[in-house]
Amino acid sequence: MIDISSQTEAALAAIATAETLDALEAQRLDALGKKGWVSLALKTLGGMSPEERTAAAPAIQSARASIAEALDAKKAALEAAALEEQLARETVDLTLPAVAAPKGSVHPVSQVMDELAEIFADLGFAVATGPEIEDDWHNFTALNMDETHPARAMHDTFYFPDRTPGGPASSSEAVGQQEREILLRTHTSPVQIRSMLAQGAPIRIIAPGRVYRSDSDATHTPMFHQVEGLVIDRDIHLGHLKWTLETFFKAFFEREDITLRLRPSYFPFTEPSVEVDVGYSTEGGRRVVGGHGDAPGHAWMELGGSGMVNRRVLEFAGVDADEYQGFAFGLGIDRIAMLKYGMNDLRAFFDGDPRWLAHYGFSPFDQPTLSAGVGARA
Ligand code: FA5
Repeated sequence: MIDISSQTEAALAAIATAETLDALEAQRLDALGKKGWVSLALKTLGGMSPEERTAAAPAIQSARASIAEALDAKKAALEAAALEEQLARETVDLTLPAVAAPKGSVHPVSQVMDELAEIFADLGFAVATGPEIEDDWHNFTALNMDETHPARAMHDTFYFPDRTPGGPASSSEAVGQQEREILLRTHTSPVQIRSMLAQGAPIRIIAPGRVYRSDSDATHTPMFHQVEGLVIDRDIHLGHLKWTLETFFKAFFEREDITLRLRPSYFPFTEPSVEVDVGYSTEGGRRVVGGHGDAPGHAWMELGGSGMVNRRVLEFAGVDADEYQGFAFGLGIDRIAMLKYGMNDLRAFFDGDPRWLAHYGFSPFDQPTLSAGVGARA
């Protein structure tokens, strides 16, 4: 027969001096656990006569209650002390100056987009945007590629599984349009249509943004960036296009010896159409823009497509094609970033490797400005 009162006293003393939650738990198991002495004492009640039980039970019950109460109180005290200690240890003084070097950097594509906007703003262009989730009317039909047009197949389009019924917002777009297939835009050219529908002519915009095609190798990625340019006014001709692109590339690459070659091409939305190539040479495995592509040691690289806006496109976009005409171009932003900053694999742009970003990224303080230069390195 155990001595309940001296056992209780010993247990209460041990609980009072427990210094950790683990030590306290050991005390709880020792007294109240399945095989603890209080539990065992409670079990003995079953084998007693009613008189014995009436005499013994109150002492055991009160031992259990006082030990449980002491355990709870001590547990709360230890937890509060642990929290205090943690708060003291983890104090952060927000008034201290920052000591760590900033870790983030501006992605070269974002930097180049800012450079583009800066240069074109100086030439009087506004920046326009459009949705990346587009419908086939804006992405193809209004750009003179009807449903059977072979150029659609060349775009390797990502379509969404559902056809979305319903008409467009503006009735001029709606003619004969029962339902529109939804897709990821394959180029920034639908922004031409959206901008003309929204603001009419004259117009002078660039539209940088993401585009998507099911395509992947060292110079093609399924998501890439283009910048669209559109100028619609009276008496605009191909000479304006060449001057605009040349002036842009001279400012962008920060050199005067930029030579462009406009190569006859075909786009359904421009007539005539020209592909824009730039002359470059290779120095130490790196492509360096400049010079005539046919000169010794030089070659041409395609940067984008362009041309005079097809009058069918002006008509789709609600612009009077007898009064207005203009030019449009679409350049691969990633391509011109690679050429300017010397990367050779486009896929690395979107790997998110911090070493690549630390090497090719820019400081957020490195805002491109025409006065300070649009190409300063981090
Ligand atoms: C177009 O996308 C036309 N919308 C361009 C245009 C606009 C023509 C306005 C006339 C008037 P294209 O498919 O050639 O054209 O693409 C234009 C540029 O985007 C290419 O020259 C290239 O620089 C870039 N590009 C195309 N596909 C990829 C890709 N998968 N990855 C990276 N860049 C690409």
